[in-house]
Amino acid sequence: MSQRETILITSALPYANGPLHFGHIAGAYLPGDCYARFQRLMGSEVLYICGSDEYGVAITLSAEIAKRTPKEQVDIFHAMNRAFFEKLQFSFDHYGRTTWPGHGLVVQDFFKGLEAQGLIEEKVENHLYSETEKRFLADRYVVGTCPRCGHLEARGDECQKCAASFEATDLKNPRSKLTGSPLILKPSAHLYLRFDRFKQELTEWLQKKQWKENVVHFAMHYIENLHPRAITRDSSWGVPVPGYPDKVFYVWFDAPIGYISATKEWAEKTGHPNRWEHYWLNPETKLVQFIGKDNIPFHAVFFPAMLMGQEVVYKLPDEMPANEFLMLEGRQFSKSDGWTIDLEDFFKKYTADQARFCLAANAPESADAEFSWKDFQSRCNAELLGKFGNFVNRVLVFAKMHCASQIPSLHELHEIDHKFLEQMDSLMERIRESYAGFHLRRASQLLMELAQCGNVYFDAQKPWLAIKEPARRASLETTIGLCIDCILRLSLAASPIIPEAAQKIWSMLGFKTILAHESWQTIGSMKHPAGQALLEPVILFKKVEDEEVMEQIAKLGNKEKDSLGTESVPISPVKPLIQFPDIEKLDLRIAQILAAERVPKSKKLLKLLVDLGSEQRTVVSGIALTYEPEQLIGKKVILVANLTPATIMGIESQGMILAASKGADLELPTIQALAPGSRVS
Ligand code: B3M
Ligand code: ZN
Repeated sequence: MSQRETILITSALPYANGPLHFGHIAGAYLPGDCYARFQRLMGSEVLYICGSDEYGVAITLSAEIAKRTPKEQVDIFHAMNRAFFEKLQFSFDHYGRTTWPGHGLVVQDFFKGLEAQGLIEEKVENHLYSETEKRFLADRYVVGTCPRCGHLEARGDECQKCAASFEATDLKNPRSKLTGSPLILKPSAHLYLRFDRFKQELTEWLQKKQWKENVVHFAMHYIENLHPRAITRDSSWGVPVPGYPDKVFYVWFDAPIGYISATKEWAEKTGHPNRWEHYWLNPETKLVQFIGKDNIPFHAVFFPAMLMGQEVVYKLPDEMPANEFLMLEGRQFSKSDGWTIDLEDFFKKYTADQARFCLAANAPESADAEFSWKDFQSRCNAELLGKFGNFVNRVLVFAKMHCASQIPSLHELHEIDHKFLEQMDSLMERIRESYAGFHLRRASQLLMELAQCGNVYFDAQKPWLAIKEPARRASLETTIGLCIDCILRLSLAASPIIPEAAQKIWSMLGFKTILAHESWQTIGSMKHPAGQALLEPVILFKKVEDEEVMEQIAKLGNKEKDSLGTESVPISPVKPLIQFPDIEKLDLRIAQILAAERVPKSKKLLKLLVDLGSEQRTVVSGIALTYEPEQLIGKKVILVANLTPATIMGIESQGMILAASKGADLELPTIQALAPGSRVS
């Protein structure tokens, strides 16, 4: 028997600057969780670590936009994201946060370690400065043209289009993200890490890796022109740099150390403070880092160099399954554009298992992939319910009715039974290999094949005919017995992806233990549990109806309503109080739009002809960004009828139409039944 493997698994630490969505989950998270669950079943000693990345400009910038302090911002989204992971049944052993005070100490120690090796240099260099804002700007505060692919909206530290990572000073036409002001170069002193010294060591180390080709290529490309990089920033939000009161460490310096500090926090929490060393300082440990493709340079080059630069010998990553991106109905997830899935709503209707299965089946392993509602519906209905759930249900209901709710014994096996057993074994082996090799998509497909294989066997054996012939009792019992063996394997094999349903099946089979604590080998080679009492079968999956899916699709593109969203427009404060006579001065009337046309040379303005019952008026209204003229004809709106006329773009406007608005969003309140001229009060 092979020795028990020690595996440290990490998923990239998400920034606590906004709500996570399924797009994030599909790449660096769900594959990590399924792998951790699988390895636990394999009997490995697993530690699965994640946490919130809470420093850096991704935080300060989003906090500034949302008018919160960085601390308020990270407190909100750390809690929210943690809750989201719990909802999705994540099995982290620890979910930390980089604002944990112990993290700062680990980072500073790490820095001192590099300094002691002569790897840190102070240099005065030009940095980007905004004269308008009177401050140095770096990273995401800067936008400009990507030096690699020419993308016009590249961020100051990375390009989201081509995943290049660079210094803000490498951008062409740099400008301030917040104000758009042009940036100039101004000298400032910073600390630099001599990444250039690691060129050879990194190359030799990477050449031995059998990772996905894009990961290795991308990393190798970086190593070719490694140069010293600034690891400090002018900011007050971050881990303080010892000896430099106004500076903090660059977030990509502190964040990966967050994996180590989170392990230390876990060790302290569990009462064995030195236990972290068993993972990070143990050459026998396997370190598996799940990341999104945009994080490759930091994990495959910079972090390993930081680890190599320590006197103590740290564990370097052994595996780096980097995934591509998941789109939503053909477009990138975007909360501000409403191109997202409201998760609160989602979990009211659907289960974590349904989400996990659909995301696993579409895992963006080798190319960008997509979540679509139609696909979700067909995965849930045709696969989870139609193949998997149906097989489990029909067998267990049959056993309840015709085998006295007990697992029947196996009798003489015929060729078809042997074939079924062989198919099961071979599929189980392929599923095991898929999980072990990070092929989550394939694992989820094979799982359905296994269920289907059971369905085919059940149909071929026709046990519903055998019940009528006492002579075929033994054969019937064998059929149901083998089907139950198949269900047993299904629950085991499904457990990493759909843990809740898997546990339910396990319990229905009459086992009293927690499936996730069982072992793949033991269950795989288990003696047929004849005579075991079965529990009442329960329905595992709900059908997803057409209307539900249409409703969800219709919601896409509706701008967000959530006041917590970082990109949302703040609600403006209520104005000072007025008295009733102030209201009485307003004459509001219902007006019906008779004609509408665009005002030439204006994007926003429409010229409307309205009927006020007693008269017709011309009104100029700034609603053209939201409404097409044709949409408006016949609509009854509310008009301020006693407003002094004003000339707008050469047209006399005789009144004003009321509209509700928030930021750029606008909506006309309309009246259904009442006639034009009616009063509004
Ligand atoms: N927070 C980037 C991201 O969320 C970053 C990962 C850190 S891993 C140490 O994409
Ligand atoms: Zn680019």
